[in-house]
Amino acid sequence: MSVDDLLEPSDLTKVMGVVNVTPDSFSDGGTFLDPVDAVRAGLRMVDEGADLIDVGGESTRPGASRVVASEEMRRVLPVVAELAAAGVRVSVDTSRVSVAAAAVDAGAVLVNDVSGGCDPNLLALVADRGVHYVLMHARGPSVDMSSRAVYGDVVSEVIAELEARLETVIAAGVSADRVILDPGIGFAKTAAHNWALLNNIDALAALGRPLLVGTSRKSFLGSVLAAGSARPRPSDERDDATQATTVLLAVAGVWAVRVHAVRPAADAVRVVRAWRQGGAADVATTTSLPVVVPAGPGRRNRPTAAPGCAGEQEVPWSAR
Ligand code: PMM
Repeated sequence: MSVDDLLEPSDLTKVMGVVNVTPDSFSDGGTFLDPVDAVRAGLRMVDEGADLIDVGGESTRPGASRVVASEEMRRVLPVVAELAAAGVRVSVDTSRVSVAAAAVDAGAVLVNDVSGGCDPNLLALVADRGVHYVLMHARGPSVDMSSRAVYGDVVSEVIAELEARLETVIAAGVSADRVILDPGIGFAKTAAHNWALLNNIDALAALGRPLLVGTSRKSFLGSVLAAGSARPRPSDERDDATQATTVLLAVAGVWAVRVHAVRPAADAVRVVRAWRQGGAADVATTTSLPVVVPAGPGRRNRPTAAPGCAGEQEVPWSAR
């Protein structure tokens, strides 16, 4: 499967299938610990309509501690290699340069960095290897991110912080046209913050880069579905609610949704496209994603740590 068309303007929102090779992810932890199961799941997701598969080896649920780099590599590399060899477009969900480098060597075409571009070495790798890069909004490691879910106006602050990080990423030499932005639903955000960001997704799109959004099975959906009961709906009963967000995000024209249940998402984005086209099968493809190259020096500077990134390079992170 070619990567060249990954960010080509399209009227069809892409579907990124999630394969977490972890024992403790909130959504699918323990399901794909065996690489054989993980590869099988990835291939099934592609059959169901996934455009790319995001392989992760470290849980990022709130409060999660970090695993060591060698363990993260042991988990993800065989899965990345086998899926890539089968022609699947693979994304690696990591904030570690060593894991990203090995995954790119194994065939990954996208680095999904949930740290928010904090490690200059990771940015240098992405620049050197010319792979695609997801810059997700975050405010530090998962272990204590809840304490940083404090905003005056979450929408304008997330936009400003993402914009600053985008400048850093471009200054590090990453080609602007390879960068995808992600509001980081659930990362240093309360349920109210998540809803505010989703309700203002157009404002994020105005940053001029394709958007990836990951709402799948997240706890803010469980809270909405609690329906007066004290207990949020468990994660394995949140796929229908995830579907609702997929439809709304596709209507809003986001580049991709990151989901665990691929088939319903792939169906939904096709329905949204058909609805838009009014049944005209031969309607020309329209551009729903303005691909604007942000102004920037494009130089390869080693950026200094951005606000919220203090100490978030590979060594201090992996020391946890
Ligand atoms: N969410 C999770 C992990 N990685 N990456 C991006 N770009 N966006 C997200 O929202 C995101 C992510 C946590 O969910 P999981 O544990 O189900 O993978």
